[in-house]
Amino acid sequence: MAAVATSVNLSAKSALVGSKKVVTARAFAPASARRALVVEAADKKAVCVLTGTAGVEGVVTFTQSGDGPTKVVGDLKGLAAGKHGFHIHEFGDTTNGCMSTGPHFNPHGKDHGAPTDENRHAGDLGNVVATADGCTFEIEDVQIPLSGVNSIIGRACVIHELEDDLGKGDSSEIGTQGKTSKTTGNAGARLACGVIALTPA
Ligand SMILES: [Cu+2]
Ligand SMILES: [Zn+2]
Repeated sequence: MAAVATSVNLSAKSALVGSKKVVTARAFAPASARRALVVEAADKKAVCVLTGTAGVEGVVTFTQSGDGPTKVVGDLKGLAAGKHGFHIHEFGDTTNGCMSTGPHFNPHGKDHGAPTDENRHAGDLGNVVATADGCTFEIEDVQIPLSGVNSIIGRACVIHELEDDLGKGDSSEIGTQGKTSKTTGNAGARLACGVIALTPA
C-alpha cells in the first residue's frame, strides 16, 4: 500500500492528505471552544413555527445576506391587543413546552435590555404590537446571525403575555415568579414558542 503524505498547516488552518485539502479551521478548534454552526450559503434563511397552549400561534422567518443584519418577519395570531415581549431564548428544546427553551440567548453575559441598548441580551428583540387584526412585524438586528459562534439556528423564539419593560422596570424580587426586569423584562408567561430551523433561502 502506498504511503499517503499528511501535512497539517496550523497557521493556514488547513491540512493536506496526499494532494487533497480535506479539513478546515473547525477541525483545529480546541475541544473547549464554542462550537460554531457554519451555514455556507451567502443567503441564509430560517423559520420558527410558534405553538403553545394559550391559543397563540404563528410563523417568524429570519433572513440574512452574508454577514449583514438579520431580518425578522413575523405573523402571529391569538394575542391580546397591545405590546408583547419577543425574544430568542437559549435552547431549541420544547420538551416541557416553552419553559424548556431556557433563558434569553445571552452569549456575552449581559443584562436584559432594549434592542437598541449596548447592555442587552443578544436575544432581546423588544416588543411586538398586536391589534384586533393580529400581529405582523418586521425587525432588523445585528446580534442574531444565522451562522457562526452566535448563530440562533437551533435556539427558540418566544412570544410573551406581557409588555417587555426592556430592563428599565422592577428587579426587586429575583425568582421565577418575581420581578426580574434585568433578566426577563417582566414579560410574563411564555404564550407560544418554536425552534428556529434552517429552511431554503
Ligand atoms: Cu422571552
Ligand atoms: Zn433579555
